[in-house]
Amino acid sequence: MKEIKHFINGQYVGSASGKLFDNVNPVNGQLIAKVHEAGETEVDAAVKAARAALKGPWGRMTVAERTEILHRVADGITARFDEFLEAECQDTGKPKSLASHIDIPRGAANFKVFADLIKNVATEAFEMATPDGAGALNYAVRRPKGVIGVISPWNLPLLLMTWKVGPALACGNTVVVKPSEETPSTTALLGEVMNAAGVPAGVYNVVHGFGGDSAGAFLTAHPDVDAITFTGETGTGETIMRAAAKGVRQVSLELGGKNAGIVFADCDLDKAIEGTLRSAFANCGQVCLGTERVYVERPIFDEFVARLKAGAEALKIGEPNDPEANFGSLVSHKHREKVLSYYQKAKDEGATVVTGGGVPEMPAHLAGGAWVQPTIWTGLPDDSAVVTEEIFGPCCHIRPFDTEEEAIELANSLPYGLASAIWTENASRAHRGAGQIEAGIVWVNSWFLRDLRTAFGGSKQSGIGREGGVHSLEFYTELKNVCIKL
Ligand code: NAD
Ligand code: 6OD
Repeated sequence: MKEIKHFINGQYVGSASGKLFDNVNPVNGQLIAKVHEAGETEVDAAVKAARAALKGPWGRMTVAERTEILHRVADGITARFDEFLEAECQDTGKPKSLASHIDIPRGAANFKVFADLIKNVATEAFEMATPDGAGALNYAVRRPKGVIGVISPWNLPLLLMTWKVGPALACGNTVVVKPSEETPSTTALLGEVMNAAGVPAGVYNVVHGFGGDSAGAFLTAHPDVDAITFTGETGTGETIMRAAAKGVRQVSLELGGKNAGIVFADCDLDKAIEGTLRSAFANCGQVCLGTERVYVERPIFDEFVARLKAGAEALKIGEPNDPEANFGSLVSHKHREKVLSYYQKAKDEGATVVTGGGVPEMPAHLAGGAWVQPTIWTGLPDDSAVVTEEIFGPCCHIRPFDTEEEAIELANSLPYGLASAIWTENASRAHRGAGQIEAGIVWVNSWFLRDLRTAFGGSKQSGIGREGGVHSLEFYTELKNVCIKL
């Protein structure tokens, strides 16, 4: 049986405790690998390796040398594209047709984009007057923050992990990554790519395990971790923030959402249907930016519901290798239980089930997979659990509205503030809505479209801080002020 080990100081190592946990393929229930679970010993070894590497060749490299290596990392991912694709799809159950367009290419791009950015970023410099007339030169330099703890989720494992590791390394830091226990494979594989690309030992370290009372908690509590960057649930973010308070460590938190789509009667309905289908059902609804609440202006409500239903029913459910499949399984049976509990709650709360609401019939060899049907409801009250809580599954509730003000108020009614999508052909309305919606990102007539140089993050309980472009550099560097009296 394959074993997945930690990657510490450039080498794959097992746990001293000998504790292993199962990595299971959600599509067929087969055991993919046994994964070593890190205890405090392994986490400490990884942090020590990361600390030492800051003082080694990595710390002495020029930006040009460092960024060349990161380009080689990106090229290394691309060269081993099929292995990354296989590993990601086995762990998650997502269709290869999706991961080959999004997850793996973005894994490579995250290194190139931030390597190129760091080469071109300027800092301020001022010539100052001084009373003696000689003057002074006051400027700022960016220095790496140090050892960064990276804790990542399971929904887009390689994409979201490299989204943090790419800029952290570009800025000259070293990292200790704790991937989700559900999806350890691509983070582990990246160690081989790092070695082949010439990344010095100790710069990229990986420890596997769970969250509380396991590798995640040990990493966030470790006093020699300088900053923590996290993507995951809001509740976990609160716990991590508390851990980071000890030692006054900085955090970047990308958290949960319950995102609203607003569809005005003046929209291009074809585009609104296509975009809402993607935002509700892509990656089996396991996208933090996905739309789980859809508000539709009353004159087009019935037509919108009927067309979204038709679109959902046309999705092709299948296993990752099925070239026709555009809808995979959920990440695990545990998550499936959670999603199905909301499907039940919707019925209990009196929803009209427009489509789905259960488990699809699958061929015998796939019958044990973590499948659920794409699901649409109408008719629930605004305060129902299904409408207010993040489900993170392939489902949405559609509710009619009558005025622009009402739609904005509904969109803003929850404590989350991650993303929103507005569908309208009226430019003034689009600008007004984008301004008034309380969310870190607002799409107009699109979804999941973003230049990586722009700011990404959530407002309200959906996060703290912004990453992306220079905003990532703000988090992963310390600006040092140097003033030289001439
Ligand atoms: P999660 O919070 O359960 O776990 C995320 C990671 O944190 C995992 O690696 C887990 O092991 C670790 N963890 C859990 N408890 C911990 C603890 N006490 N200390 C340290 N680490 C701990 O989230 P998940 O279920 O893996 O991912 C789904 C969630 O992530 C959803 O809420 C989704 O909205 C959110 N998410 C947000 C974004 C964003 O950019 N805002 C992106 C993707 C996912
Ligand atoms: O595209 C990204 O950079 C990003 N952070 C996406 C987040 C998706 C959430 O599931």
